[in-house]
Amino acid sequence: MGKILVTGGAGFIGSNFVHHLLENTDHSVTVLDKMTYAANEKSLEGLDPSRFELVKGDIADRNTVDPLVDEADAVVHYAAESHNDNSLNDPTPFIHTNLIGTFTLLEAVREYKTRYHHISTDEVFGDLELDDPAKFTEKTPYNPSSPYSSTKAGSDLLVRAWMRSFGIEATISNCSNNYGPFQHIEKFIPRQITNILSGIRPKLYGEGLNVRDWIHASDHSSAVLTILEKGKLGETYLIGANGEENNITVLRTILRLMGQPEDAFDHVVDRPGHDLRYAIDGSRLREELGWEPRFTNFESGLENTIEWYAENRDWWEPLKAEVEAKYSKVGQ
Ligand code: NAD
Ligand code: TDX
Repeated sequence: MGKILVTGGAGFIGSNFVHHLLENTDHSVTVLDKMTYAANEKSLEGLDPSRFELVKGDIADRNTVDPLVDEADAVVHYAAESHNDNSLNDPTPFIHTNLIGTFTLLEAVREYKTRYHHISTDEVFGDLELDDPAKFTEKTPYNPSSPYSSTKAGSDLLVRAWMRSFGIEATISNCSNNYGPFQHIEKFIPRQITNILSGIRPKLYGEGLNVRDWIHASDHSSAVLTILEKGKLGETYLIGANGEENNITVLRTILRLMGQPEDAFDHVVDRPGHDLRYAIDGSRLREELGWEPRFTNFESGLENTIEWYAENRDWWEPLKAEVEAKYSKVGQ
């Protein structure tokens, strides 16, 4: 039994991992979260207070970070500015949190000799052509496109340098696009679901031919726990569940599942520098650590996600007007 510090645990994927840890292990959890616009305390409701604590603070603040890292047996670092479109409007908080914040945590785990797992994304590899049979592997060179993905790439490289130069005990994982309940409604899938629930037409960037490799957030959590328990120190693991789908197909599926005509959406201005395709070869994690995804039926995962947003309006409705106003300013 140990104490795990989860940064960004009030966000979408971090909160899923906190629930997963408390349900599947005896560990106790401290969440360190700045409670930015992307956090929601309601995502952490109902947890056993004898095993769970939420600390509000900035990962870039050494005075906050040090005592928490000192008392932890492991740190799992999810906290980030996570949305590409926001990084195009203002990269400043991305530099602060993704780079300075990660640096601050690395200095603390170096000092207190704490096990560290770093959460990252497949976007660090850039994009693939639509007709290229290749997928990203642990050996793919870094080639990020956006301010978001470049700061995530920079944070991964800091971790690699701290492993090699200072011998910190760390692992890294790069996961593909997550979906599921509790995802902020600025992101593609929940934005379209909540648009339909609000009587707004869904918005597709450009032609919608860009491909994303979808994985359910609960499968991401089980993969991270597997790496934390069995991963080889110093190594990187890619996490994916063979969920490639283009955006227009995903949108038409959502419309059909919600009883709407499949053409009831608007094409809007494309994202500048929009990555074409992401695809993960996750065979190393499966073969070496024996991990398998459980939520592999994308359509039924989407159905459950739609049901969750329909039943939990109080979680997202207060955010909707502001999110849409921000998008409409840039024609999206
Ligand atoms: P999210 O935006 O939903 O949550 C991020 C959380 O981090 C929020 O609770 C926020 O308050 C917190 N945070 C932000 N800045 C902070 C700071 N300075 N100090 C402390 N807390 C801070 O993000 P998400 O989608 O849950 O992503 C979590 C992690 O997973 C990120 O590192 C992201 O890069 C990575 N990732 C996400 C995806 C995806 O599809 N969403 C895929 C692969 C990897
Ligand atoms: O309204 C929209 N319409 C649209 O067509 C939005 C919000 C998005 N899109 C497109 C852009 C992308 O091709 O949908 C796709 C998915 O967009 P996002 O949800 O913004 O995700 P993406 O940019 O692919 O990044 C996500 O996956 C990797 C996460 O936000 C990152 O944190 C993660 O690292």
